[in-house]
Amino acid sequence: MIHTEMQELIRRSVRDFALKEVAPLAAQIDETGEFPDELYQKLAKNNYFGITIPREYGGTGAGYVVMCIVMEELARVCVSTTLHVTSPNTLLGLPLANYGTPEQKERYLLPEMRGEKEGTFALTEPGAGSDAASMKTTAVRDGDYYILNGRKTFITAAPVADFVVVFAVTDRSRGTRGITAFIVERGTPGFSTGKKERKMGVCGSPTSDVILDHVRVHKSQILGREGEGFLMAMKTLDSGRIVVAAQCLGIAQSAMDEAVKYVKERQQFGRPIGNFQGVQFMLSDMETKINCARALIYDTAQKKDLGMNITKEAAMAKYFASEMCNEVAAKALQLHGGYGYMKDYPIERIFRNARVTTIYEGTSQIQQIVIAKQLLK
Ligand code: COS
Repeated sequence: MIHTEMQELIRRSVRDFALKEVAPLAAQIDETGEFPDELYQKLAKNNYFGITIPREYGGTGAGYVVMCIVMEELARVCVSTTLHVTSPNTLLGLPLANYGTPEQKERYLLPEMRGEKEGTFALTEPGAGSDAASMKTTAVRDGDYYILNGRKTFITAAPVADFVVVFAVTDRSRGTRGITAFIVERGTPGFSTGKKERKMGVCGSPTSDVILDHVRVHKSQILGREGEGFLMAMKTLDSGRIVVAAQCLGIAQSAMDEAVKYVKERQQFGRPIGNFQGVQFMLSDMETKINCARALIYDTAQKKDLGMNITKEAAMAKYFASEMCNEVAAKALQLHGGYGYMKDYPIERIFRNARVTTIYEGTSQIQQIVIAKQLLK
């Protein structure tokens, strides 16, 4: 897809922001695991949190092509930063925008986009990852209230979240149609978050469990309708997956940039290693695959902006781009030789950050299942 002049202008302005405001902090964010509040506020002030949210709900309504540009450019410099940007735009923002009442939008979506509150989406459980519908968390009706019990795991931003969209079983007999989404605020008795996980990568995005121990929430905290939660989660993941694919593209591009720089500088056998055909073949494969992913991602984003169903396309984009970015990051590290294994070069961090992308928002194997289900239905 050829971008319009406006989209290219947006790309330049995001790249400027990324290089000036984010890149100087990337190594420190990774090492300390602390995401600076000042940067979070700058992201909010520059409208990074409402790109996919329609204008009528307070977002910029810029759509998915722009969202992918933003993700690609930010991921080139700091993957942890992109995780703070995805939540308000996809996993959390979309359910609130698409299913929230006017009161819920006012109380949660607007403050989220303004950077005043941070929320998160809690679907996964210790025993329910790929098989999301097998969740054990329950919500039992008690008059005008529901009592929630259960544990969610690997929840992005949970340690700092002010509120959580929790998926729970309200009627086991109805299977996927018996799952309901609830908005639960921190501070509600029985709500707590677990210890911050120690992770291989994306260390500046905190992850923990969400624990619900007889948490009593009013029925007005249901998001959407009772029984609508599973479909809400699946539709949200369709959009989330294009955005993760764009994040993978940015990671791969940064690995490529580092590889090209290194092979031009590194001398062995009396010449830069980039002069050897064996190295050139690796670079050519990497560049070709990056651009295949780029075409698939922006084609899918454009389809989404045109209102088309992208269940299959988003799964293909996420599957291809996440596998590609792991391959490209591994090859870029290989081209760095022993230096690539040291923390002194950015490729070490890029390689670690790439690893999670074939796992979160649905593993590669789940994307294959989604693609096949669409083909065979
Ligand atoms: N859009 C619209 N409807 C969808 C849908 C989508 N993307 N995905 C599923 N549905 C519908 C199905 O059509 C089906 O409807 P019917 O009951 O009317 O036939 C219903 O939802 C149940 O779907 P399905 O039978 O496919 O459910 P499964 O339990 O087999 O699960 C997968 C399907 C594996 C795709 C789902 O569990 C999944 O996506 N798992 C991965 C979860 C994930 O990504 N977790 C990451 C953590 S969240 S960051």
